[in-house]
Amino acid sequence: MAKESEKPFSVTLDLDKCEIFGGFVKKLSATTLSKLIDFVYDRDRAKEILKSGEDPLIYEVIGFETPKVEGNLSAAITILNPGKIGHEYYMTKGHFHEKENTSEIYICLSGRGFLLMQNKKGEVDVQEMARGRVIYVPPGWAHRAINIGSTKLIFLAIYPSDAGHDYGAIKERGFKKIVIERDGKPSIEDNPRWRD
Ligand code: M6P
Ligand code: ZN
Repeated sequence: MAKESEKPFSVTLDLDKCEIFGGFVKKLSATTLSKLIDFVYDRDRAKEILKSGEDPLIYEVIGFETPKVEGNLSAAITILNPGKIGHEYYMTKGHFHEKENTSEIYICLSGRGFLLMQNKKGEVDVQEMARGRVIYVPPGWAHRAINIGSTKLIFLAIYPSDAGHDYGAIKERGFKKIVIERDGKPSIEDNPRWRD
C-alpha cells in the first residue's frame, strides 16, 4: 500500500448523509456494549442486557489513519447511536492521548450531545454538540462524546496520527461527571464511582 502521508490525497465527506468514503477510508472500530462495559456507570444493568443475549452496537469509527509519526494527521467520523444503559446515555469510552502534547478538533455533523472533557488537575469542561459546532480539545484533556438525543450523534474528529489512545485512567475511575437522564432530561451529575 502506498504510504498515505507521502502524497496529498482527498476523500469524500457527504455532508447531507454524514458519511465518509473513498481513498484510504475504512472502518477503524466498532464498539458494542460488551467492549464498553468497564466504562459505564451501571454495570449491573449492562450485564443484564448482555445476559439477555443482546450486545448492542454503541458506536462505530470510520475514517483514515495515516502512519503514526509526528506531523501526520488522521480524520474519522464517529457514529454514536442513541440509547441508554440504565439511565446513562450511550457514549464513547473516552481517552487521554498517550502523547500528552497533542490536541484534537471535533466537528459535529448531526445529532445532539455533549463533549465531556477533563484534565489531570481534575478540571472538567462540557461543550454542547450540535450540527456545525466545532470543539477544540487542548493537550492534556481526556474527551468523551455523549449522545443525549434520539438520533445518531455524528462528528468528525481530526487528530495527530501519533497521539495514541490512553484508556487506562478512564477505565479505572471514569470521568468526574456522568450524563444521565433525570426527569426526562439530560443531567450532568457527579460520578459516584469517582475517587480523587
Ligand atoms: C473520535 C476520535 C478517535 C476515537 C473515537 C472514539 O473519532 O477521538 O480517536 O477513537 O472518537 O472514542 P474512544 O476511542 O474514546 O472510544
Ligand atoms: Zn482523542
